[in-house]
Amino acid sequence: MKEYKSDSIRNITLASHSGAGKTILGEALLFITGANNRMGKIEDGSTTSDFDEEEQRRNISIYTTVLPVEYKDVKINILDTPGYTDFLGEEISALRVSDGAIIMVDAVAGIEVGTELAWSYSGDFNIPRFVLINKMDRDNANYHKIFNAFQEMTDVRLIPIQLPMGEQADFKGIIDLISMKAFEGVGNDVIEIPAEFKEAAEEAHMALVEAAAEGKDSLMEKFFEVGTLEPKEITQGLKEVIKNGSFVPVLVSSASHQIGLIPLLNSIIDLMPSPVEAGPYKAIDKDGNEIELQSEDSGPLAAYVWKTTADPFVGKQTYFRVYSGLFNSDSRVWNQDKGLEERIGTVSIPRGKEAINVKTIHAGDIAVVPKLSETVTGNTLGDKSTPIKLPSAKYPNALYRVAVTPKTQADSAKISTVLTRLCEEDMTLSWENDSTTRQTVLQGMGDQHIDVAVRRASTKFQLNINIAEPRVPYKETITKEGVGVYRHKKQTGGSGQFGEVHLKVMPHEGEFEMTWDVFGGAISNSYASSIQKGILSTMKDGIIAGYPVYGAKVSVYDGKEHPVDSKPVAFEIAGREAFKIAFQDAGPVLMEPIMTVKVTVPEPNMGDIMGDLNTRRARVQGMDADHGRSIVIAQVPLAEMLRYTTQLRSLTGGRGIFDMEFDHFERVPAHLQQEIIEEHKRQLEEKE
Ligand SMILES: Nc1nc2c(ncn2[C@@H]2O[C@H](COP(=O)(O)OP(=O)(O)OP(=O)(O)O)[C@@H](O)[C@H]2O)c(=O)[nH]1
Ligand SMILES: [Mg+2]
Repeated sequence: MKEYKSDSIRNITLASHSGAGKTILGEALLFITGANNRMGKIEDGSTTSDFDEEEQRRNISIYTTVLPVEYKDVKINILDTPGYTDFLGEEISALRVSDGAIIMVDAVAGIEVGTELAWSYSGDFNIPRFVLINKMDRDNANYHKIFNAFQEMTDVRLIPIQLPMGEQADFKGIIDLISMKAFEGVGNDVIEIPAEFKEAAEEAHMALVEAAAEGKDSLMEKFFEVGTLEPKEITQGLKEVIKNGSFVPVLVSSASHQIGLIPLLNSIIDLMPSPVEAGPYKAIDKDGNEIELQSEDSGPLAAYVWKTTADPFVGKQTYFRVYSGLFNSDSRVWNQDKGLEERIGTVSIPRGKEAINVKTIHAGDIAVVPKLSETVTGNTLGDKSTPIKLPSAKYPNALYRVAVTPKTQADSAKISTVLTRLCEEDMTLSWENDSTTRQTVLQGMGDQHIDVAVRRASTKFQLNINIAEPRVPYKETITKEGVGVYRHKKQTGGSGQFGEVHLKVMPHEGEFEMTWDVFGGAISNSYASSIQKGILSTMKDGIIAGYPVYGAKVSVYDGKEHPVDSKPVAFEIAGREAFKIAFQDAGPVLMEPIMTVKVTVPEPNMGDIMGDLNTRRARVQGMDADHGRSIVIAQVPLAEMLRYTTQLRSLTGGRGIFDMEFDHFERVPAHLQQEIIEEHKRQLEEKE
């Protein structure tokens, strides 16, 4: 592949709801530009983009794939993302390194939850966008209906730059409203606009000219004087209004029939910015000040790592985009976040699973390098002498948690290494050993996300794990003062054990505190640390239901010791038991995590959602409406939200989304507390 410089590169993300046709569009673009000599199919698992086993098994994309499309001496790096909402992290990573996005819509299904997410995330990145209404060939495809539905979803003005020539089985090509020509069939045949479409095209052309005129004062003046603009001027003005976000052009296609694709490529080249035009980019210098970075080879090296994969056979692969400078094979670079050097072997241009070796990556381009040991997603690679960092993307909070357990002894030995590897690859997946519940917890965006991770662990890393619903990380605390007295006395043969502790506990703001209030030397304060050790050990194990204790202040105020038999271990036991008694006396309660939850659903689903939230002990904090969507913000106990992704999907037919974040701990209602305590007792009995 030839080398492309910044001004002949475009980095474009395809984003949509699952099934709108992104992967097939990418496949068709590679085919019509001659990169592939046949067109792969989703159903056979033969596309360039969906090469992963798991993608082929499910017939959906799971990972973002880079598809470089070479056309008219420009390289368009198409980033084909998964539309399934569980894999949203991949879409965010792709958008982070793109200078433009194409939001695809299925001409039959219309606006779906993945369309809304793609629209909203691409909006957050402030990059120019196209809307592409695909599958115009399908039965029931309806351009106007979909266009209007999309416009209803947003305040951003949509402007057609193409119109379909016919619909459904009659979809024959597209009318380009800039040149006022028609592209028939696969798109190389440029013809005059057929009479039947002429009037509609004229009308749409005028609207387009008006929109383009907004891009520049001189164009606006000319438009007022002459009443029209030349195609060149329209393109110029449009590029401006697309860049500043005041308009989003709407295009049409049938990816599988390869209709509308040449005009699409032309539009990307003419209307989407090259890295030179998209810049300057925001970066941070060594003092934390924001600086601007131009996309040029002569600048300091700054490359952003947006994706890493760890495959035991291929090894680690680091995908990066160069924002400034040249990135060379067989060089050394400095990881600005980790503060260490990485040796660079051979750098390649990725095309699906292929890697095309190259010597140099120019500013603005996307490439991959193997075997960087320390570098992870979100890092900046550059020069040690010019410490510049590129800001990393922000990913959504985890929504779905499972407890994982190893299947065998061998699995147990490698579980933490493999989970760490898997999570390094995926910014929306994380794991922890929950000290509260003593479970290993894996968390992500939804059940499919976790399912893919578990399968990947097994097929790639030979780690087999079971998953189960996780326990809720409750905590135990007290509500009033309590007193505990305990004497530990043991006489076995030789020397005995003796220790007696009197203590008080009271509610406390912090985790724990112990004061020594023994007067007259009833017990020597050298036993204080043993008593504290005993208390801390039982706090960790819990007293009423097996959950850790917090928020207790202990005052040791009296006790007894024996000149011969008193020893540290005796006071450790006495301290522990006295604390247990005092704790039970101090109005013990269970506390549960409360989450702030934001649910967004289509308006008609609102009643069901509110009814359902009521059954989850939710406290609604606020409601809002936005373009036909209703938003509820509520505080809900985590215990009620463990499987909400799945339940929300079934309540809204997949049209609802939610987000949640830990807020605070709160008392578990008395009747539920009783149930949890009973359950704990049952488990203890089972163990015995
Ligand atoms: N009739 C018709 N079918 C299409 C068209 N484009 C794609 N398809 C089919 O729609 C299905 C889904 O297409 P994909 O390309 O996998 O969709 P995607 O957007 O990549 O989906 P995810 O990877 O799940 O996000 C496949 O069966 C495609 O062959 C089109 O223009 N017309
Ligand atoms: Mg796909």
